[in-house]
Order: sequence, then C-alpha cells, then structure tokens
Amino acid sequence: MKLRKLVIGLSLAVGFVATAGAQTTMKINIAIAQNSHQGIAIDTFAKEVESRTGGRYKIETFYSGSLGGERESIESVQLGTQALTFSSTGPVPNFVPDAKILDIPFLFRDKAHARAVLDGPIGQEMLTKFDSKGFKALAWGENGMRNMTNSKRAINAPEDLKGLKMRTMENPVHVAAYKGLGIVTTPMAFPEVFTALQQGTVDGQENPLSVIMAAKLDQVQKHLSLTGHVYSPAIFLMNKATFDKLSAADKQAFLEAAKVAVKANRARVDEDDAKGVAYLRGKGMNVVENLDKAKFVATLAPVYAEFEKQFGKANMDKIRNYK
Ligand code: EAX
Repeated sequence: MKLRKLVIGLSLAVGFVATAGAQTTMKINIAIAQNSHQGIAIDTFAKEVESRTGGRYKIETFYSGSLGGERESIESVQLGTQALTFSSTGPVPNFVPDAKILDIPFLFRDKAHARAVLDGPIGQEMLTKFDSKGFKALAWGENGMRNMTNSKRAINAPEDLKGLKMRTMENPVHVAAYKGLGIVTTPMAFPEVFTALQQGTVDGQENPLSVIMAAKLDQVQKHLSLTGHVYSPAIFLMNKATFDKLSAADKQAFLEAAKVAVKANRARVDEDDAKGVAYLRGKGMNVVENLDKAKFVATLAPVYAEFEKQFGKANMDKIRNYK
C-alpha cells in the first residue's frame, strides 16, 4: 500500500513540476528570408512573447516559405493546424473580403498615409472583420510600396506594360487592376516566383524594395521602375480559438508583442527604402525612378469606376483623404 501511495505521490509531483514549468510552443512563418523586414517582425514577436509570458509560450519561427506560401499559411492558421503567420495582405481577400479595399492601386499616398489609416479607426475596425473568419488579427504590419520589375524593358509609362507577362499575388483586386494596365497576369505563390522569373515563365513581378532585396530578384530581373502602384500591408494572424484560450494577461502579452514587432518591421522597411535603389543599381539593375504616376492612374480610370461601384466611392475617399 505504501509503495502505491509513493508512486501516486511521485506522479503528481512530476505532473505539478511539468505544469509549473510547462511551455507551450507555437509556430509562426513568413514566405521570405529571415534577413528581411518580415524576418525581423517574427523574430521580434517571438522574443517579446517569450519574455512577456515568462517563457510559458515559445514561438518557433520559420522562413522562406518552408511551411508554405502565404495563402497556404493563412489557410493553416484558419484551420488551426498552425497557430500564427505573418503575411502580406495579398491572399487575405480570399479569406476576409472586407480587406480587399486596401489593395486598390494608388489608394494610399505613401507609407505614412497608409500607417496612419491602418493604426487609426479605419484600420483598427478592419482588424475586427477577421474574428468571424477564424482569425485573431493581432496587428497590421508592413510589406511596403510595391514596384514593378521585369526582364524585358524599362517601364517609363503605362504603355510600356502592355503585353508584359507579370506574376501577381493571388489577389483579385490586383489582377483586375493590372489587366486594366494591359498586363498579362499570372497569380502565383511567392516561393515559386524566383524560379518562374529565372525560367522566363513570366517576364516580371511587382514587390516592395524590401522583398526584391530579400529574395535577390536582382539576379533574375534587369529592370526596376519605382511605380509605387500599391501599398502592401502585412498582418500578424493567429488562430482565433488558440487566441481565445489564452488568459487575459497572455492575450495582452501577444497583442503587445505584435505591436513592438511592427515597430521593428516598419523601421526595417524605411531602412530598405532609403538604401534600396543604390543597392539594386549596384547589383546591375536598371532603375527608373521618376515616373509620372498620374498617367498610370489615368489609364486605370475604367477599373477605378468598377472599384467605386464595388467598394463605394465614399469608402475609398475616406481612405484616400485620411490625414
Ligand atoms: O510578403 O507574394 C508577394 O509578392 C509578397 O509581397 C511576398 O510574399 C512578401
């Protein structure tokens, strides 16, 4: 009898110790390299969560699409097979249609305007739209102002885009807009892009300088034009049920960790934008800097008319005119 009591006592002690020191591990991933504006986002997030929860939560970080592309990862978070992801909002409209309005070309004047909208009432209200779709959107991050690259010719004006085969994100607003510019569009997950450009399956793609540098696209693209045609938000997404199981204090810890991470993410984008043109010219790219963006907007007029019907001109103006 004594032995039985001893065994039960020991097993309870072990259980207690395990519980006391129990650590829950969660995965987060990105589609691009660790040495990037997105890598710094999830590395900072991981460090902040562990320190703010006293080590009770460990965030395992994965890079370069090793757990899948952005759309696939967002789907895994929605299903709960992956706890977290940090993604551009490219594929988001497939899960949260309300977010589509953010992807309209030339909607945002610049990064400062976009950050103000996302951190303000419009963006914060948009985050709540993710709840009913199985996500807790922890915070808006930043991918950056998207620019066009290709291997065929310099893009100085919209007519130079006609007939160009460009990879696009899996985003219906982008596809409609780029078709409106005469581009032949090929939606594709980012991890496939470098090879597609290398093999000439597509002539070009469009991405922020941060992504172009992180993915070394200068090795497979000759021409870069600073079109700044779309502001590309990023976002910290967590499986909603997993978030809801956290204590109130741990929920706060995850939210604050995301905020600190976004500060580092945006600072890295600013750094990349400051040095990106010189860096990519140094790598042999031909860079067109001063484009007349009004010409691109004018060419998009018919598509814009459609967008105003779809999203409501008032809703678009609310964002466009936000100060
Ligand atoms: O988030 O798919 C894209 O072009 C994204 O900008 C890239 O995955 C970084």
